[in-house]
Amino acid sequence: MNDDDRDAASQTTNLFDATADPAAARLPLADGAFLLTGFALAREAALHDALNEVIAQAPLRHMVTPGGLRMSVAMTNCGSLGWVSDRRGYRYDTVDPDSGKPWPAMPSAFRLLAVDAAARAGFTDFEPDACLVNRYEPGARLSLHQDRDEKDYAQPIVSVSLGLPAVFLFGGLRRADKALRVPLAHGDVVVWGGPARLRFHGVLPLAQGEHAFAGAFRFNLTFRQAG
Ligand code: MD3
Ligand code: FE
Repeated sequence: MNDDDRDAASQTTNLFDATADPAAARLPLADGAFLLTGFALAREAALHDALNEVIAQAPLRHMVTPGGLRMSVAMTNCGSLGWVSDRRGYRYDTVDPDSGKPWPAMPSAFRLLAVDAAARAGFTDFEPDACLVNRYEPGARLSLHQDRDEKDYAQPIVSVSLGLPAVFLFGGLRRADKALRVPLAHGDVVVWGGPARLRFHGVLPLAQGEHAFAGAFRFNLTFRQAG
């Protein structure tokens, strides 16, 4: 990609931007969905520190579905709103139900990465108020679902993959639509917006492995403007 392409693509990325990784390509996955390969790599160390801070304040836990099943993915949140699942349903809440305290503030390294990635995909007024942290262990998966608990579907969702690789399932607007398999590696960022915002998606069971960033786990950070 040349510099003209880069400048046309974003108001915030230029030759002198010290944070965005210039090696990150922008691959259109579908109308409204862009894969930014390696976009988070240049910020690895700051993301690692921020992730550990969040987890220290709001430990990862296996939530239960409204049907009473334990989720294989362990979760926590940061930001003013956190996604919660329990017997009463799915919702965003200002407090961590395990501690009764507000979720940890969203670290600036998190927020900046999400805002920069959204801008790189053309979403220039993204103001994330929620970051869901998902931790996958080998065998953990996310079955096909839509993200429908947010207020404004015009705002995109930004997802950041860290640690072990995974295969992402990118379906259509109906559950039965055939799903595309998208391999996601450490440092990849995907922006899902526009007509892609309500497409079904999921993650195949994680394969065993070892990664310098996170040992035997995959982490996914999902940024949303929920409220
Ligand atoms: C495609 N997490 O937490 S977000 C989730 O890898 C979730 O943990 C995925 O799905 C994970 O809800 C990554 C990817 C995502 C989010 C919203 C979408 C993909 C999407 C909306 C429409 C299409
Ligand atoms: Fe989702």
